[in-house]
Amino acid sequence: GSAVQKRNSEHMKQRIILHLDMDSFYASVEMQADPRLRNKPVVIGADPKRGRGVVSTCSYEARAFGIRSAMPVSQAFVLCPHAVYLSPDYPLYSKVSAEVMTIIRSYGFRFQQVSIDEAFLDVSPLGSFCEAATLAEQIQATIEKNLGLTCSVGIGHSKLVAKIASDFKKPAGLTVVEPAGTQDFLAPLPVRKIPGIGKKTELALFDLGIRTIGGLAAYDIGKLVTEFGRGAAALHETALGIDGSEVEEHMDTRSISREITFDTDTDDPGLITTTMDTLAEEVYTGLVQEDLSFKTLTIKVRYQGFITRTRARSFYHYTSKKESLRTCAHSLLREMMEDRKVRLLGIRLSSFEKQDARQMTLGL
Ligand code: TTP
Ligand code: MG
Repeated sequence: GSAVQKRNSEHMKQRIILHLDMDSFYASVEMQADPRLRNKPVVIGADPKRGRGVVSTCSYEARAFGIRSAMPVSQAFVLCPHAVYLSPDYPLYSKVSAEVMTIIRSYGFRFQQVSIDEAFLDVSPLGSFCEAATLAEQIQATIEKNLGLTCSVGIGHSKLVAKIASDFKKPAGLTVVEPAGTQDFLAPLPVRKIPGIGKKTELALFDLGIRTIGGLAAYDIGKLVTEFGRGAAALHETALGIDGSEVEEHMDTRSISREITFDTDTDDPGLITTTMDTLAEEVYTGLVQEDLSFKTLTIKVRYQGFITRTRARSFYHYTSKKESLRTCAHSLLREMMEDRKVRLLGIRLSSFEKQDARQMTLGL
């Protein structure tokens, strides 16, 4: 018991993890590219002309009207009809993302990109949280100067704490959580701030009277296991800020995936189709960015009531064609549709081959 605890806390003291997340990324990139959009409510979403699909993201000015990611564009229209509605320009976001990542990487610390707009650095060699904060300010200033974009940074003793911290103060925030202050920092936050806790788990926790991370940390672990099964122990550790996972520089690109949870469960075929189009477009961008071709495509549909179905198809040859990807995604989706409302849609590409490797083989 106490020996393990001691080892854990020593390990915690050694590590200093920085998490950086761009502010309203797609919207900020658009506002940077077109000065006329600055200081305006800007909404990025699929098919804004016909008002279908969901909101990818929106500027902080638009958030003031209550608009949020994953909300149907039609609902955003109601909340703020005078906002500027744009369809996403993925190639542009990919390019800017690569520029952001180059800057973050350039400081020479162990680096891990986790999505288009966020990354971890293991800055433990700096030796103190104070030095880490100075570095964070430098990175923020460089990104702002070179790209005209703001980001928010969190620093903590684990990836988990750093990630929660980067979300604590947005936009352009810097939140440093020293190891000794971790539990005081986490305790008052709502449980949904823990990455991976969605609406469903949040509601289940509410039923137990648990609303905050502190409430979860203090809850009887035995009762939690009865309620949530084997996952409960990990959930409990998370509430204490414990997360031993490392910043992984060389992650295997084993899959490229994206999923969207609808704000409200839907059976609108138009919304479902355009959302699948958006997801296909996004994973395709990832594929191009990584210079890969793929063989296997998997579609995930979660229905109301948490029933989740997946269906995969493998191509005979590797492909990097957008049209094959789209057609396959839609045909799998058609095969899977049930007479039930949809809560979540996901798409995953796997079984990759490097494009240039393929070209080399063909060139022989
Ligand atoms: P986020 O970092 O979650 O959101 P954000 O950068 O727009 O805003 P924040 O300031 O709160 O960090 O996601 C990064 C990008 O991913 C976002 O700009 C658009 C895209 N995205 C979607 O397309 N759909 C979604 O539901 C979410 C959450 C993000
Ligand atoms: Mg972001």
